[in-house]
Amino acid sequence: MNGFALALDRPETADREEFRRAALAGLSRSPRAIPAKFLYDARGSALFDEICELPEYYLTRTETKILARRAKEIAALGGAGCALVEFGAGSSVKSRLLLDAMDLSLYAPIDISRSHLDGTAARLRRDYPRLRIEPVCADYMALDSLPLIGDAPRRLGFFPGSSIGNLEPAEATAFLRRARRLLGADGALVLGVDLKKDPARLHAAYNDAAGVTAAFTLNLLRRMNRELEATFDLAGFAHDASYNQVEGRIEIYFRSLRAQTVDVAGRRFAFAAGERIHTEYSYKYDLAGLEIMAREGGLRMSRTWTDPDRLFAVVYLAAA
Ligand code: AVI
Repeated sequence: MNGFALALDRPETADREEFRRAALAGLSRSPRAIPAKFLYDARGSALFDEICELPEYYLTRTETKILARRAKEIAALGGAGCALVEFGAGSSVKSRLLLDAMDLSLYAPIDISRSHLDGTAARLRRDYPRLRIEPVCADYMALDSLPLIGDAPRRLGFFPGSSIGNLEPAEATAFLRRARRLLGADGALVLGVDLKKDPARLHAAYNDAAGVTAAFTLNLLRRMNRELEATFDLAGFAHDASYNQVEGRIEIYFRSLRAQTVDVAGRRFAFAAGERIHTEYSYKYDLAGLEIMAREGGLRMSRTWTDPDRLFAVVYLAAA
């Protein structure tokens, strides 16, 4: 699970209605687009977990190695007794590296999915019986305070996985501002970011040979067929991911392979041959760009850790 965690605790009808509205609005607009968060139904989340294991998708294992190597340093920067706040915690796999290294007063995973959060909290309580765990069920993009966290001497935020790359630059800055506010003047944020690199390497990471990323994108069509009584022919569309060097982002679409019409929730849509419907951006940063973004978010980059090939960065952002 990631930053776009599903609202699994909400009634299914509410989720479906939100999906219906977003899909109809997105298919009616020009250019067409469907928000990335709808990629993550149960099958989409399982496919994303598979993506993280792919040989071409270097992000997860590179970040994990950086965190494993730097956990003690991060612990020293955070200081004894600090509270660790994870944005979009999901299953908290990477945070265990920090939980093992740090002397924490509290761990607060924030996730929009109640069921994910409860499962994660139960497993962590079993494995870390002496650690206070205060799950916060909320959308971290719209959270104004952290009421349960109390009076730890310092709050350390954690936003791994390059989930910030799925936000457009203005949203990413807004996220950093919000995080700064939630973490307080003494707070800091540990952020994982995918770096700009050889476009061929980026292209491969989003066009894997086994076709898992393609299945992940096209799962959105399956989901519309299942939940919105849509009539997408999966063989009539293809996954389309490429690196836009000017914008510094991977752009992902599903592309119509022929002229065709499709019904979605009682409405009919015509797709031209070659037409693309946008699903995701995945922005890549360089350290200079990150520094600017941090500053705009009211933070300053006080430490940077990368891997030997400079594929991925983990940065420590303190309040400016
Ligand atoms: C969740 N997020 C950081 C992934 C990424 O790399 O942007 C989502 C993804 N989409 C296709 N592959 C991975």
